[in-house]
Amino acid sequence: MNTIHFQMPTRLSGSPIAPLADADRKPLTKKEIAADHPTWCPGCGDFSVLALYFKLIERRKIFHEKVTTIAGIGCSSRFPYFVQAHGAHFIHGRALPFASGVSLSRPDLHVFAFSGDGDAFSIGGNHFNHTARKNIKMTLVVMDNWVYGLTKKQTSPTSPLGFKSKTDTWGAVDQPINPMKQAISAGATFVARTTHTNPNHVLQMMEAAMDHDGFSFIECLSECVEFYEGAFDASNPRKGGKFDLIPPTHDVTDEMAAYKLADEAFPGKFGIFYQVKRPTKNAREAQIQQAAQEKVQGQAPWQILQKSFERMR
Ligand SMILES: Cc1ncc(C[n+]2csc(CCOP(=O)(O)OP(=O)(O)O)c2C)c(N)n1
Ligand code: SF4
Ligand SMILES: [Mg+2]
Repeated sequence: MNTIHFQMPTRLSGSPIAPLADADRKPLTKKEIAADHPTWCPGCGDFSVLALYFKLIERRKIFHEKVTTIAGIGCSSRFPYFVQAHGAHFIHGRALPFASGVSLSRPDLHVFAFSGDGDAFSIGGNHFNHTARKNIKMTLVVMDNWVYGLTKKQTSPTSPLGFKSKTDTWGAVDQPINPMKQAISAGATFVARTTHTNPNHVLQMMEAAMDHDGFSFIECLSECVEFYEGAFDASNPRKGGKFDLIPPTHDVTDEMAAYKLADEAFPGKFGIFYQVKRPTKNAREAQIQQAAQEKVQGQAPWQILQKSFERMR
């Protein structure tokens, strides 16, 4: 068997270069983490979500090798292209299975997935439900613009009744889904709502989601200025709307209270609707792995394999 030897790089003097401890490293700046100029339309809400993700990376000192940004397909899902670090722009609706694999195999990372309303709730609807029920540790931010932006204005699962689009020229006739209710009923253990027009609040929600041990879901209203201009004006005080936070008396562990909040007519409330502790799939799988390893202690992998083959004879 070939053996590969890894060696620490050495200075000319011969002494090894000690890697910097994380505490001594400088946080990444926007300049160091921003990739190509985003190709979104000027004024698109997605810009502010990206800027706040950069801020989060800087504030929480997430270093290059730990930044993990995964998305499906859509305008919003172009997100990983614009982050100069590890990431994947995956198949439409399949960001979550990909992100699940990364999360389960790399406990040292916090995975961020970014989706659009079509990507997450239409083609990726089942993956959304199953990732939530499995409580796989990661954060999913759905940049909800109530429309399919990339494909130029089709009705999405969150488009309101009556919305005129290329697929509903007479106005949408299907009842839209309620992302908060959908996430809670599917088993998500952190469910929050924010809007791109309130940057401090977006950052606050991202930080809380990142600190949550489980599947954390944020619906972030993000206006498509090209195909659904003004959709969220009623939630924007600068456009005469109102941005109301969830009252501090709300008990985030009370599922019924969360549904009640989610039932409010638009613009509704913003903040954490629901948050509970439940074992993650990551923790349960780690337990199984540990128990299995204890059973085979002292044996080399080839010996374990040989025993399995013997049992199969
Ligand atoms: C399997 C498959 N079906 C359909 C498409 C076409 N398609 C690309 S993006 C998209 C919808 C995007 O809408 P959304 O997720 O809301 O993202 P947005 O562009 O609004 O940010 C569709 C239908 C595709 N790329 N792949
Ligand atoms: S089409 Fe809409 S969602 Fe896509 S980049 Fe333009 S404004 Fe943003
Ligand atoms: Mg959309």
